[in-house]
Amino acid sequence: MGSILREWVGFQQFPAATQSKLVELFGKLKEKGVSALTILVMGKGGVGKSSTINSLIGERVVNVNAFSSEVSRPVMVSRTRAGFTLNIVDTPGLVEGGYVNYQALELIKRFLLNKTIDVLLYVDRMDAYRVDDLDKQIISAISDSFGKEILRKSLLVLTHAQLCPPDDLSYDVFPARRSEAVLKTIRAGSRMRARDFKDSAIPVGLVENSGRCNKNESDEKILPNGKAWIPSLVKEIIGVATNGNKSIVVDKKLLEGSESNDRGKVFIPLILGVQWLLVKWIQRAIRDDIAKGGKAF
Ligand SMILES: Nc1nc2c(ncn2[C@@H]2O[C@H](COP(=O)(O)OP(=O)(O)OP(=O)(O)O)[C@@H](O)[C@H]2O)c(=O)[nH]1
Ligand SMILES: [Mg+2]
Repeated sequence: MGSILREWVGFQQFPAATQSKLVELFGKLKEKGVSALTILVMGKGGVGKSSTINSLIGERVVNVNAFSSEVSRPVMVSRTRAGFTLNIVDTPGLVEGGYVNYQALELIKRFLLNKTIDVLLYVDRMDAYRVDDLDKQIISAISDSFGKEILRKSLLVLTHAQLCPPDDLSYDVFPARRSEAVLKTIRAGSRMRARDFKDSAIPVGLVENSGRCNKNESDEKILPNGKAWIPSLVKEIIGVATNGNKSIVVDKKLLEGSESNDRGKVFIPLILGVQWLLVKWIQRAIRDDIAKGGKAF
């Protein structure tokens, strides 16, 4: 289904320091009996979904375009290394002409049939300064489509993280404020209670896909705070994958949205029962009325 299992050659392209950190992280996963991860990447158009996938795989596996959408349907990229398989699903942007693209979401769901999502990367830009109702609607659409539980398997990814914050904010403060704003919208969109949302705490990963990203002495891409972001992001991904919440199984039931229909179906016998009683009651009332009427004449 659009996925070819290949040896993860891009892994060798990472600097040695990154490679050894990743080997350690994947080793810990294997110790927990996890030998494969499936990551779904979603977000608005042009936020850097495909670029982030290319950065994570270390190869140009999906197309990136500055000015127009490249991915019109979901694509799964699979790479295997030392008995570990990484599957990443790239998807088209979820906004079309200023509205949530429900059709794209449906397409993604169909593509994922019989697959299990271990982690959702919800991608947005760090260098945006506002959130709006559309952001909220996107989250509502995702949680209606895959179930609220998907938020417990989510990681917020903010791209363009090598930015100069506005004059009045330091680099330490800016990502926290931007994350807070996006997370608030995610909570509102998911219609989760504040406490439930807090319990499922969505972590945040910062990303800089640009080839001009600064590097440390070990040649690793770093953010202005000095952190090598690829190993940090992988660590966050693994954290979500192993956070104790169930992965999302995309089965026929989820595809048909039968969960919500089923909930309604429970009331059908009750409604029929009440209707039957009502008819009986009316019939009796009419009979009584006729009987009474009969006596009057
Ligand atoms: N400077 C910078 N540019 C980025 C970053 N991430 C992506 N870009 C650029 O932003 C543009 C869009 O990136 P894509 O990766 O194609 O975005 P996308 O979310 O996959 O877009 P669609 O597939 O159209 O929804 C490209 O020109 C990328 O080079 C980033 O972290 N920093
Ligand atoms: Mg793309």
